[in-house]
Amino acid sequence: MAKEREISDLSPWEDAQKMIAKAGREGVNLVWDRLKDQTPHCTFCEQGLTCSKCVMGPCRINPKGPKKMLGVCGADADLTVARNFGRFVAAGAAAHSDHGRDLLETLAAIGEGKTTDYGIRDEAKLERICKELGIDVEGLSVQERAKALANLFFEDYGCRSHNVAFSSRAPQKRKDLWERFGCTPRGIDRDCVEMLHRTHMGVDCDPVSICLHAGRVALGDGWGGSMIATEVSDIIFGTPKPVKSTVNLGVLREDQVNILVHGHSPIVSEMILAATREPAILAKAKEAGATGINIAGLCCTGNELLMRQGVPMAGNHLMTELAIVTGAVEMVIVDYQCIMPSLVNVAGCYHTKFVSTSDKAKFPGGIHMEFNYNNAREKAREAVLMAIEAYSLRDPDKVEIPSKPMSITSGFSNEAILGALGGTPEPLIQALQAGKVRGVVGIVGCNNPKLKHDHVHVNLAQELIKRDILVLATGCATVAMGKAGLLEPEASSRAGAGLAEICQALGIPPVLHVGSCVDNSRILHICAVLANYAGLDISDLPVAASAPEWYSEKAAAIGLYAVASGIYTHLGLPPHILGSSMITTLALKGLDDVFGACFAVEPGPLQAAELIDERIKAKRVALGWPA
Ligand code: MSK
Repeated sequence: MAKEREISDLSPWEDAQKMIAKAGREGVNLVWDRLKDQTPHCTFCEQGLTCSKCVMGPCRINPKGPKKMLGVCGADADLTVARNFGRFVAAGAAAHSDHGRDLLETLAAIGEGKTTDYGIRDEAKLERICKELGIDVEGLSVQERAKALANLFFEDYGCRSHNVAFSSRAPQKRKDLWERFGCTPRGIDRDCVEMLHRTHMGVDCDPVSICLHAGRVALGDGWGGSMIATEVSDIIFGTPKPVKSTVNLGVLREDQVNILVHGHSPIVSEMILAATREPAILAKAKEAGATGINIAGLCCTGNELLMRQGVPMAGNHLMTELAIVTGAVEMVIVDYQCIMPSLVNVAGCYHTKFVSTSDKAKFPGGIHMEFNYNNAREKAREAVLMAIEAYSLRDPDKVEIPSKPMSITSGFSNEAILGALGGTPEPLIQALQAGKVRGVVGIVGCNNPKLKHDHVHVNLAQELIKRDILVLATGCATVAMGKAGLLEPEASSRAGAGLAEICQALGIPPVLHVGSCVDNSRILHICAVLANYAGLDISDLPVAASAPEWYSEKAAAIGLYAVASGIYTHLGLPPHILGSSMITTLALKGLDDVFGACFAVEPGPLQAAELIDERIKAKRVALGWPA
């Protein structure tokens, strides 16, 4: 594939560059090769101007005319773009929320005594959330509380009796605004299904109305499906606390059985981790000649294990193929989301077993082992034993583990952050008022091979902390931050004087790892906590979000729920909406009049930092705080 000089244009990291070169030598096809083959992309698709939703078409709309200005049904460019974008957001919201449902089904199984493989690790959080949502816990056992909470959350999905329960956490002004614009999230499944209905030919023909409904769908994700996923994961697997770990491909061990967990849910990966700690299984690894079993994470399943268990992180989205190219990975075991189908082929170039575990995410050519709450412990043992067997098939000539791991600190749940502040948001509000911390920005999301790997993440974060802006990171952005050394308390020396002072006083890094991509709900929640405490709306706060290298439908849903919650949101790349000037203007400007926040698109990290800083300054001035 790429030559040395080109390789350094793809990724700044030593581990990535070495593995891209190795893949080239060994004839392994990578994401960048396929991007090259697919470039240039179809310009109609890029602009959101294609429609294949019925068989009168497919249609390609040319808004400039003179021909093809309308699809066969009569839809113009604005409607076509709106329909496509609405479905894009609904798919992302569905993915997060269905992940949440799996956690919920596990919680229900615990409550109904149908599983002994899973239990409740954070009983205090279970009680706290039950009380917050109005469940009378008096006299109820832990199991009964789990069942009652699961039943309440199941209602959030279908929703016949109440709005999405956690929307109660939003400030009253925000809830009133949602009500005024018809955006209150009513039911997670209901609003996703309604989006599919509205965008069927001949239903909602008003592009603005479709976009507002997209806002409601996204809010159902942020304050519904994702927040349920986060909170229920904490209840079952434990609420994260600060924990030390390491990151990059250097976390792989030449002398151990390496198992990579990939995807998003902690349900399978926690069981795999537990199996590797069983003495009988460890003994098997030793019999096979390994000194132990090394679990490392990829993407957000990795984030889940890192946040709660301190399990090292091998890499983010663009590192998933490269991790296998090390030749040192016995098994990649996946649940769902962000798993490139190409991984099966890459694994086939080495001795690596590729194992899928969910009935909704099957990969032809891989090994499928279906996990559920009844068999998870047993299946996990089976999978780990299979990885141990694969260790003997490893070809030492093909093994290359690049770079030394970087140390990181993870585990900053909202409980941990508030705990560090003494149990109240008051010190953070005071620091914000005084301008020691000028603002808070969530840098979230993926990698995209169209942009240099992790370049925007790292440079944007560095520029923001210099300007005394605290960064909260989730998803694949966290790996970039860790590799750049920004997730350690010592990185406060790279921050502005005010932020450095606060970080040093609390012993925290200037970039806090707050979780996986569903854990963006933690950022929504902490914004709501700050706003409620200060008697403000979220849109009044000096906060912003950024998804600098995003690629997925889920990221679009995240961006839209951030904006609809009042958080100005930067994107490094535009979604496929540029074919409609109406929808583009709405995204970049018009939404400000609706939600008090809008999108900005800017690929350059320094320019993005400037835009975000301008917005933060404006919010600070409006509050009468020093700019
Ligand atoms: S895994 S959605 S590439 S953050 Fe959550 Fe990473 Fe983005 Fe997937």
